Amino acid sequence: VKESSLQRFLNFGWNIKPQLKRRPYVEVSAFSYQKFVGFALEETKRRTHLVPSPLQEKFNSMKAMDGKTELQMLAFQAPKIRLLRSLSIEESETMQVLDLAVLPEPEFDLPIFCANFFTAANMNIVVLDLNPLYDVMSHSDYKQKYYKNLMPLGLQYTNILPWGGKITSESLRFFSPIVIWTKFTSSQDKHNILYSAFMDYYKAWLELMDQASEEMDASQVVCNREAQHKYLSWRAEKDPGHQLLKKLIGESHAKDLIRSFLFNGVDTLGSKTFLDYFPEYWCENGSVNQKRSMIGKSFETRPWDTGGEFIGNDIR
Ligand code: BLA
Repeated sequence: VKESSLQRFLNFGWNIKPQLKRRPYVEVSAFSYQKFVGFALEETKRRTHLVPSPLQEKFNSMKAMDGKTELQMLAFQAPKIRLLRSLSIEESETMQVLDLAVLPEPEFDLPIFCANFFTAANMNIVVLDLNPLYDVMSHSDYKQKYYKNLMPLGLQYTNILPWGGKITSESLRFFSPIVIWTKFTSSQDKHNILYSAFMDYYKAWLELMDQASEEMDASQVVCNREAQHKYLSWRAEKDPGHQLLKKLIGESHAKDLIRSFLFNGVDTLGSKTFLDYFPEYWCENGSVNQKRSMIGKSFETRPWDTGGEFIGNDIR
C-alpha cells in the first residue's frame, strides 16, 4: 500500500491545502473535497470497524497523462460494508472531482451512499443521494422502509440546492426521493451548504447501517446481490465521468479503474450483462448502444413532491 493513501487514512485527510489558508476567504478556486473524505472516514470509524480494502494495494494514487492532475483512490471495508471507496481528482486549482460510494454487503438491503461532485471552471455538478437498492417507484415497501423518515432531511437541502434540470431519464430509477441533483456556480456559501448536506446524508446512511440487521433469507440475499449488480452494471457502463477519466488516464487504465475499483463487483457479484438488465441499449450487432440515454433527457423540474411521491411521467 502506497504511503500517501495510508497516511491519509491515518491522518484522516484533514490536511487542508496550505494555499487555502493563505488566500482570501472569497477565493474558492483552491476548494478541495479532501475534507469530505476525511469526514466520511472519521465518522465511519466511530461507528464500525473500518479496515483498508485489499483493493488499496493496486489502487492508491495516480498522475494523469497531462502530468499535473492527481487521482487519489481510497478503499476500505467493514462488517456491513463490502466496499467504501473514493476517487478524488484534483487539477491544480481548476478541477476538483469527488466520487465517493459505500456499497453494502449483500446480506443487507441498505441503500448505496453516493456522492458525485464535479467542479470545474467554477461550475459544480452534484449528485448526492442514498441510492435505493430497489427502484422506489416499483418497491413502495422499500421506499417506506428507508426514505419516509428521511424526507424532512431531504427537504431541508433540496430547497437550497435546487433541482439541476433535465437528466438522463434512465438515471431516475437509481435515485431516491431525497436525491440532491443540482448545479451551481462556485461560492463559499454553496460549498459550505454542500459540505453540510454531505455530512448529514452520510450520518443518515451510517444510522441506517447501525440499525440494519443481517438478512437470513438466502433468496433475499440473492435479490440484494443482483440489485447491487444491476446498479454497478449501470454505472460501470453509463456513468457520466467515464469520458473525462479516459481523457485523463487513457482508455485501458480508465476501464480498469471503473470495473475493478469504482464499480467493483460488476465482474464478481453476478453473471448477467449490461444488456440483460437494460435490453433497450441492444444494437443490431449485439453491442451496447453508446448513447447514454435511449429515452432521452427529461425531468426539467424535481419529479418528487415534498411527501416523496413521484410526480414525473412514468419512465418505463
Ligand atoms: C454530469 N453526472 C452528470 C449528470 C448526472 C451525473 C446525472 C448529468 C448528466 C446526465 O443526465 O447524465 C451523475 N448519474 C450520475 C450518478 C448516477 C447517474 C451519480 O445515473 C448514479 C446512478 N462525474 C463523476 C466523475 C466525473 C464526473 C468521477 O462522478 C469525472 C471524472 C463528471 N458528470 C461529470 C461531467 C458531467 C457530469 C463532466 C457533465 C457532462 C455530461 O453530462 O456528460
